[in-house]
Amino acid sequence: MDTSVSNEDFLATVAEKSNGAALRGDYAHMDAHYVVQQDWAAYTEAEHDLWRKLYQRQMALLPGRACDEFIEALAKMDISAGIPVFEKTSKELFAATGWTIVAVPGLIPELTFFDHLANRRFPVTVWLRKPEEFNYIVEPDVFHDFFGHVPLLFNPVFADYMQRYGQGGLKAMRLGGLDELARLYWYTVEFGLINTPAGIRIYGAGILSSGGEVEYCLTPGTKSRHIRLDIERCLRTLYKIDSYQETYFVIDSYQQLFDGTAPDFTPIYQKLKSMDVLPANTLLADEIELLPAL
Ligand code: HBI
Ligand code: FE
Repeated sequence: MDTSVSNEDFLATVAEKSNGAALRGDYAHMDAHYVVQQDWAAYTEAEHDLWRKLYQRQMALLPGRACDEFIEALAKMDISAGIPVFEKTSKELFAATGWTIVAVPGLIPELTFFDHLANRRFPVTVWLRKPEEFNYIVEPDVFHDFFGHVPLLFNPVFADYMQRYGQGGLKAMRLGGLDELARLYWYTVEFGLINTPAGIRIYGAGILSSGGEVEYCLTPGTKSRHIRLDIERCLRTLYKIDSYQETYFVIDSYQQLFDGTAPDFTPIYQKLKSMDVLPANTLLADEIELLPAL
């Protein structure tokens, strides 16, 4: 199967999926890997100010809720003053785990996205949301990508998991397992929780960069489920893109993610084809909820 996609095809597909709305970024000045220059000097003072406000809002929420690895890396990154210079953090990140940051115009095709991850490059969108999107944004912007995703890439085991995910993505494209594998990204990298001696903590970037979900996802008595991560179960589970998650999968360690993605998924994709997908708010008979209902 030819999994390559022309830029025109990609832009047309995205426009279709978003009911005709065009992609927000500038796709006119990129290279073959969708990489652009950050052009830091072009950000306005109002944008730096909006970044500071987003940063401060999250910082007030994260102690006791975000995992230690995230909070510690974030403190060292020193990105409270305004939209960060990608190059500076990229060098620090490379020294720590061999990852770099590449600037991209916004959403990029899956093949390109996976190829970056497989080569230990994390694509970060260059543009910042508008003030009226302070609480909610549909597409990933620089605040979500940089603040949410980059800190955990300083953790060696998580960093290795992300590379393996990229390699798995390239393989899933060949095997017809993309929908299944995307659920794993969603429920781990974007909305994952981790068990720690101090209690359940957040490591998923979609939660860590969100104004409301940081508190919501750790509140007992909501309609959302908290269950231990089982990879096959996760691959079957549908997710919500326009509301808080109805299931949070909890891991015990980043090693669990890395080890869980070591096996060849070919037979798993095969097996799942004959099984039903599970609605986002499913609780199976043998599953235990980790956060008690009120
Ligand atoms: N592009 N910039 C960007 N950021 C993403 O998170 C992203 C993407 N393209 C594809 C993609 N994610 C997904 O297909 C994920 O399922 C992995
Ligand atoms: Fe993300």
